[in-house]
Amino acid sequence: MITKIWIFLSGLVFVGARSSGQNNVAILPTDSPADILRKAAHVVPSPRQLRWQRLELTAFFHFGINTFTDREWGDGKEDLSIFNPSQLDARQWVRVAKQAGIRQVILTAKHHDGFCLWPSKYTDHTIAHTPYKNGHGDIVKEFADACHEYGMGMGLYLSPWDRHSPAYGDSAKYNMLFLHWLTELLTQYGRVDEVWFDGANGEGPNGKKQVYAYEAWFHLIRRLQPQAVIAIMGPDVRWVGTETGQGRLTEWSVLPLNARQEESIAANSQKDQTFAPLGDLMDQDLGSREQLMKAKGLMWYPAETDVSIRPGWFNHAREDSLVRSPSGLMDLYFTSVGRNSVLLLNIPPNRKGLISDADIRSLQGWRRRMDSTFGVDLAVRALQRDSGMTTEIKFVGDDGEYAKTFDVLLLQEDIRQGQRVEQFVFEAEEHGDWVQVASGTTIGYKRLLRFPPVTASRVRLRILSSRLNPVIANIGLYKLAE
Ligand code: FUL
Repeated sequence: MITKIWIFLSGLVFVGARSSGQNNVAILPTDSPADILRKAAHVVPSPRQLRWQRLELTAFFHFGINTFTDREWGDGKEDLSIFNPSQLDARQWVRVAKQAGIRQVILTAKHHDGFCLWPSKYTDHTIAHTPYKNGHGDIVKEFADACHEYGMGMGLYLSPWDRHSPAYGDSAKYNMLFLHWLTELLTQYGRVDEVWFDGANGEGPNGKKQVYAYEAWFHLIRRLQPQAVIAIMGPDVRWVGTETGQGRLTEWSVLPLNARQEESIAANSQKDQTFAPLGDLMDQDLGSREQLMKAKGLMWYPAETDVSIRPGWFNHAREDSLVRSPSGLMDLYFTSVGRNSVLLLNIPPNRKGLISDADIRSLQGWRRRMDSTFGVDLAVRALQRDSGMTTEIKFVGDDGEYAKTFDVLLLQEDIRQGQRVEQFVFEAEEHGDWVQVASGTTIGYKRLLRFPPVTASRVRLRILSSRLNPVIANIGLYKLAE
């Protein structure tokens, strides 16, 4: 929207649920660089990607046999008689997450050790062979029921790598087994919103060589739970590339497709992506103009930042004192959600089957900081004048202009139109001069910048470079909690 006159800034976010266009597009040999850039500017999230992106905060619950052996990676030879959480309460997990502002949670239904938290008919290595509820337990069910009760998005992690299954390495056999597991998980527990396939595989040079039938798995998920995003080793959500909680400062959601991926899309009548990611997602530059020019196609492939609240992914009592502090969690928010990514924060339940007190305290402290920082948008009801590449904001009261103090800038593009901004500066007026406060490259769904407190009555956002006309959905100003 371009307004030449001053209007009230409403703190507008997004109206309507859908994006209009396609989440992938082919590049033709005849396309000029300008054509490619215009195509990139029009690639938009699919409805399931858009829903996921707007969640902003999601969580992982790593729980399983490792919780009882105090290990991070089990070898699949564990004695299942040690698995017996004495006070397991999945409702507590979901409540704790919900109170922290988290909107979707993912349970490790099966980690690399092959132990299934549900009584699968297709392996003996399950909860049915543990003392938990005398072999009648089903933690996937307890978890799913709690999510549905609390209106929480529900996701399942299923490790492709399996150190227990005798079928692992016999590709056809294991792929079929995996389809059976997926079918159980996607038909017995109600709505599933995210399926998370881990890329980790520690088989050494002499290890078992298992070729995963990703496309068959993805087709099954699309058929059984079409709304679910498929993450990491999947086509909807991309691993940000680290487990530190630090997203990229330049984070594009539109990425190049190589020839094989483009063929796979073209071959799919639904024009839906069903390929596993290829290429090095740890690279710093995934989506710059230079990368796009080499592409055979383009796709919307947004980043998810997975990180643990503790040093390990599983709960170890010895790490109770090493839980991230509220300010550490606040930092994570800025370096993940604030860098055009969704946060996937791991909060692993302990041996009792509960989220530990230390984690709860940190999450509560974090929530308080979030609320007192983002509860009041200082820019709401300020006057705004927009001339396409520059948006000016001034604070005006009954007695004329007045100053406000802030130290956080929030920017959002309307990603239903695409991601476009390549470079921006944010300036404040000081004694008649414009002084730079912050600057950045990409914005995307959300960009947050922190800076030393600034007091001003006029500020402006200048877009220095954009792939097409920028569509800024929201500009917010905040003061960090003390
Ligand atoms: C990794 C796994 O190896 C870790 O155990 C954990 O599940 C993490 C989220 O992904 O690849």
